[in-house]
Amino acid sequence: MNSESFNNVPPFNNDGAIFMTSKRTIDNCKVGLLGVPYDGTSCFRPGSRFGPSAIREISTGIETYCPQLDLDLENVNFTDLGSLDVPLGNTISTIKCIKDATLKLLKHNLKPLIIGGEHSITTGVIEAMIKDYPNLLILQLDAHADLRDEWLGNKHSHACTMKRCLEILPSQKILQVAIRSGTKSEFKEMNDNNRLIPHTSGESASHLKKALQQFIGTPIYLTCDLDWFDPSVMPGTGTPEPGGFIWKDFAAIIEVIKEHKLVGADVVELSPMLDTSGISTILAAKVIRSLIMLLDK
Ligand SMILES: [Mn+2]
Repeated sequence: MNSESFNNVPPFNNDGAIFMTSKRTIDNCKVGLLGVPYDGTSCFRPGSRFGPSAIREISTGIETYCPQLDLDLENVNFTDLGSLDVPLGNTISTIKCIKDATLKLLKHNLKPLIIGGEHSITTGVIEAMIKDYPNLLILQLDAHADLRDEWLGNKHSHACTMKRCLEILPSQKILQVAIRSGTKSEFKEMNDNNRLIPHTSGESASHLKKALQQFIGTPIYLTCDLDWFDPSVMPGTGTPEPGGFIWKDFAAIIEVIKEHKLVGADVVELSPMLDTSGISTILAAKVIRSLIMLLDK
């Protein structure tokens, strides 16, 4: 889908699979899925451009019912708008394209759920989100801090995403959950600004719960870099980092977020060609199932 055709929502992407149980109309839908198949700055192992289609294809492999939230996707009105055509060689044009598409989703009263692609795409989404939600709070699940000012000469590299988001976010409010990899100065920045929220695998997300207490009713955007999960359960990602989390830990995060006002989310960095068993793609689809339900409020 190019950004021109997106002016007239629908059309929908009828060429390939859509996420299971998605409606093929935007009528009565509160949530809009949009794929962004971009991996132009991936510095180690590329391939996340194939994430959106892989997730859609595999989505029928999980149940529509979520026992944790006691909700069934079949009863949720959400729409899968297909994927954007992005200029892979040009990061700045890509981010602009994502911003314009997100603005259109918001104009149609659809809460955006963006499927990456690499993490750099988040900047474009946030540029659009702050128009409707100037006091937006970003919650980041990620192995890496992504606070570099530039990486390999590119200020819009996926290693710089949170730095760019901070620059465009009037509230400056980003909570970075259990980041476990970064430079000494990135960790200093997170700690000095009370942004690093600890989380222990196997426990409830009590630190996050406490940190979010003052933000009841504040619009929250969740950016979920799938490398937050442990490489044992998420091998299919470009920059895997040992020492990560499992599904139960994500479920603990969901327990906290469900009490808050989630207005948008993205799920990024799945690289299906590195996912030889398919388990990473299944995990990504299950994360998206939970987020569709949380956004449909
Ligand atoms: Mn990241």
